[in-house]
Amino acid sequence: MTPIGGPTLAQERKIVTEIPGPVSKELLERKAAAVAAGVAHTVPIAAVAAGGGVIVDADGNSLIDLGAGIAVTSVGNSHPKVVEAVQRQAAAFTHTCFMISPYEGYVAVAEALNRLTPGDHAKKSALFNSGAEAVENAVKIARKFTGRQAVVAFDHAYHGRTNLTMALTAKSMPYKSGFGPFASEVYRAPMSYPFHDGLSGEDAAKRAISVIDKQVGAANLAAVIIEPIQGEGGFIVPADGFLNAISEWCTANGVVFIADEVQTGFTRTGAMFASELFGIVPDLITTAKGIAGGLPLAAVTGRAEIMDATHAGGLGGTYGGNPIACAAALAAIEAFETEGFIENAKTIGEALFTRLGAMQEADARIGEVRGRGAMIAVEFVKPGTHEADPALASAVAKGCIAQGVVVLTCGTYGNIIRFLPPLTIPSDLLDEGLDVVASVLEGLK
Ligand code: PLZ
Repeated sequence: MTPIGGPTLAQERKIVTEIPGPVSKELLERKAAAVAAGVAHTVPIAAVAAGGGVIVDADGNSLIDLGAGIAVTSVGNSHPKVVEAVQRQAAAFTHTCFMISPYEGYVAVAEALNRLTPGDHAKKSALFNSGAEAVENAVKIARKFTGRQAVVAFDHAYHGRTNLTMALTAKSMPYKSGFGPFASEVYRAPMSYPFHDGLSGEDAAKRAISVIDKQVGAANLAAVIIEPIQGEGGFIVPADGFLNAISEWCTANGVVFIADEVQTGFTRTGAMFASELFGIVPDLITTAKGIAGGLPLAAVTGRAEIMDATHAGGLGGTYGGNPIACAAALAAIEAFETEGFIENAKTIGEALFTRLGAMQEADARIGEVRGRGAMIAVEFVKPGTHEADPALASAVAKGCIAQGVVVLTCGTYGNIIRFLPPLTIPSDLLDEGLDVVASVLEGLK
């Protein structure tokens, strides 16, 4: 019998077969035969239910979820308000196309985003289907507004897998290798990465601005796009002052400053948006992932005069702002605002920092523990150096998964384990997950 997901699912780690179990294996064989090889997976199970802090597979294993489907299920899988809203909307209508006949849900999501994103200036929003699509549109909007073409992204950046966003993304393998030619007029600047460059935010910003100024030139530059805390690149938190200096330079030079908050948005970092942690007010902000409790929805939100620079019909898409996704987003946003998710993210972050910090003190293979809120990472190095140890990160992830704890790797050098649990994970389950991480790490000595 398939269990019902959501918060009522038993909150336990329970391993009843090896992973993958026989039923999961069967599905993975069908996957290998039917699904394109390029679509890989990291946790070899057939998921049948999820909620709170667990994922249950078809063999009856219950795994602790420390990945939230890459920062998506912040309100938890199958949050009751999201389920109810989806069911209600699915029964009313599933699609009209907002560009054909508008409906309230889309407008209400735009109003909520305009209200919740940083800054009290007049804002407008447009809705799309995925993070990559939001980023593409933010660039279109910035180009139209400025009449300029160039875009600057940073080292270690991740912005998506479509053609323009591949160009913006830094890492070649697996995201770009063999998929060129890439979109033109995309330039890269050095990021602030305190663990590796040792620079103050001010000095790192000077270095980046010099590259931008000399190699691109403000007069040609439509936008600078940056993740306030880099996600796939390694949960890199820039040094204090870095983002502020870049943002101020953009304002002084008529360049649109775009914060890509696809991964950091919606309470993940202990604030509604990570930009708030650094005191920056982006001109445009891209969101997706956590926005709709697991349904595909994304947005660009920003200064009304920038958002309105595009001619009618210049933005859109068949499904952008689908009514079911919008209903889910309104329910998720209500949950974010009323159910203490910012506090949850902070509490989870403190627990992660305390446990991982203690592990670091006793283990020279852990170079750094960093992050904000429930977005925390461990960077593995060869002891006594800053040299990456991707083999260790990969072994830790595999070892944890085998014992029923889902952890994800990331980082340009693949040497980082990231923790981004659903914000509904019970604290004892988080502790148990970290016990497993500690024992796997010990076993790899
Ligand atoms: N911007 C900051 O983190 C998506 C993708 C993982 P989509 N990150 C996870 C993978 O291997 O594909 C992401 C992000 C930031 C943009 C995106 C893209 O969002 O919804 O995956 O298109």
